[in-house]
Amino acid sequence: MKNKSLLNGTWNLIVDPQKKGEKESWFSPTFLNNQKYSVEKIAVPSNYNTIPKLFEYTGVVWYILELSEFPAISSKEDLFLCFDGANYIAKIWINGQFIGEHEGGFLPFKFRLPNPLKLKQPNGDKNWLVVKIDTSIVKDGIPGESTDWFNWGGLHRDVYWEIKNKIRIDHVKIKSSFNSPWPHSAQISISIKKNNFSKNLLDEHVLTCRIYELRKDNLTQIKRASQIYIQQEFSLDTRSIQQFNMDILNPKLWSPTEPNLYEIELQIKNLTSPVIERFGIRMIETQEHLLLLNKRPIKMKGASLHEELEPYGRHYSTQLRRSELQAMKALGFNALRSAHYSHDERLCQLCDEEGLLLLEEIPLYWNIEYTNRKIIKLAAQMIRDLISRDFNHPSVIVWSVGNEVPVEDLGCRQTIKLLLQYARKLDPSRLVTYASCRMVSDVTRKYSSINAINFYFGWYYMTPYNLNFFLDAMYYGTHPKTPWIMTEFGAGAKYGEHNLKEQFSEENQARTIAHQIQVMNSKPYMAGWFIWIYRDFRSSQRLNRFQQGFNRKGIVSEKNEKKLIARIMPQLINKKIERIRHYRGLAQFYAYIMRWVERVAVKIIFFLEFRKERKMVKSYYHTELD
Ligand code: GCB
Repeated sequence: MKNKSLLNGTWNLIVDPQKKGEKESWFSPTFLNNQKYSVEKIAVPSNYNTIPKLFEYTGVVWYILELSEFPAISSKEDLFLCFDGANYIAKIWINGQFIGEHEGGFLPFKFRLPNPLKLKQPNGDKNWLVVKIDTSIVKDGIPGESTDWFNWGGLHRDVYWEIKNKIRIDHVKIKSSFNSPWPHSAQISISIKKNNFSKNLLDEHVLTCRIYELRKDNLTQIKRASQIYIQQEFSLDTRSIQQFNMDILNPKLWSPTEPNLYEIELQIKNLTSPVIERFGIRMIETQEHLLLLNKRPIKMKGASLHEELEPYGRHYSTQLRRSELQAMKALGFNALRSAHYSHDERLCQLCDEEGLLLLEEIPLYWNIEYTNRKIIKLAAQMIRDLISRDFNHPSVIVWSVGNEVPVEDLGCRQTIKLLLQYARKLDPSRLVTYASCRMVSDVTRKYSSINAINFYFGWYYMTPYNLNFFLDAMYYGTHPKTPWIMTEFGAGAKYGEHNLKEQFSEENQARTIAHQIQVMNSKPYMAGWFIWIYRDFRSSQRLNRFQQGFNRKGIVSEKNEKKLIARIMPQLINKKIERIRHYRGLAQFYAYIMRWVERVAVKIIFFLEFRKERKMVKSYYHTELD
């Protein structure tokens, strides 16, 4: 068996609407061998809702795989059963023995199987891997009970065995910084997390680091250059985390226009299989109201995207993913927000390759119970796992810890503050934020390194022409000297609807979005904007005659047909409004008044909620999260 061996393929699926499988031990070989149950065939990875009769189903299903091969490992190795993502709660059994459980639909998890031989069936009996997935929407989950997206369920990412040497590098984090003279010398700091070194350290444990340049062979193939770019040796000690630095002269920096990549190979002498990681050399920082990439101001211009493509659901091929990113680049976009949860890691790899700046987030969304300690820990775990998975992707520049969260609520403010601080501690090399929809009264923003706002002028309220004034009011009235990004703005349109009187016409959408883009391009403090959204996506809340089960704010339809705004985007993307009015005094005055109005409203809410919350909240935030 290879180090990594995929368990993807055709599995059996049993639907369990009455949730009786666990009581009746559907995970046991006795049940599985008897074959009297009714099964569907399902591809792993995929979402079970892609089976037409299960389209509307949200609940418990059982994934069953008869293992053709049971991994054999030596005493020097560890065996892991790995899942790249399962929505929402997964419980795993092998041959009737419980292996573990994981909550959260969008991040990887794995289990070490301490004694695999003990799990194996004797006498050539069948070996069964069983995964129970519960996709029921739960009040104390993340996301909570209400979402504006379709709850695609199941094993929607890769499943595989991994065999690793007991003495190994478990995790590698690569950071780049610059020596002077800029940009002729970069310093790569490589931090490795080791397993089992303390007990087994031998003299010959030397780490060889080789860095290679990566080159695009043709449009899609990325290959390592044959020459080693730089090589260095380091001796390993017993510490579980060790850091080494390597200098690279005249580095080729990563940027959306030149997405240069490198690969590092870490080989421990006398141990097989090197660890290989890709990385890019780039620096992201803010300076007053500017966002700087490699010391030059940059504006993020792009859209959000839900991980969903008809008819596949959330799992679709790398080639299709690449095509959609290339289509975005062809519109002129340089940025993408992977809404509202972490997409498959291949998205980050492709953004690295194609050159798109990525804002990634966790699904801390509407209707969350901020006084529930379990939820807060789960959110922290999600941001930790996301940062750990995507740390080495140069495309990722912002971690977002929430979307449209109710910051009037004390528990919510505390949670967001905690998550921002935690994310910043885990990764000081990137920006941290959350998407707020409060204009002037959000006091939690000061913990973000870049301010993010969702505004729907011209769709949910007022007109697109009000944006100019309100942006200035927000900026000058709250956090001037910090860059802002618009994480959402947009309007709905049904592809093919051209009746100008209709709110859902392509023309109305184009007008609404086009004006706001030009306003934001004209504001020096706006460091970026993300149209909501790139492609129409399923949402059962959206049921009018134009929507028919889809949120229609996409600039392309669910079939990737370009609406008017997408067709004009290449000409529009960098346009500004000549002689735009900049409001300062008036805007500040308005913000001052609004802040008090909002504050009074917030005070009243607090007064009603405070006593109830205070007692609970006090005890919750003493927990250490690492
Ligand atoms: C929002 C949400 C997003 C919705 C969008 C809409 O503010 O963040 O998840 O889909 O509005 O279309 O209303």
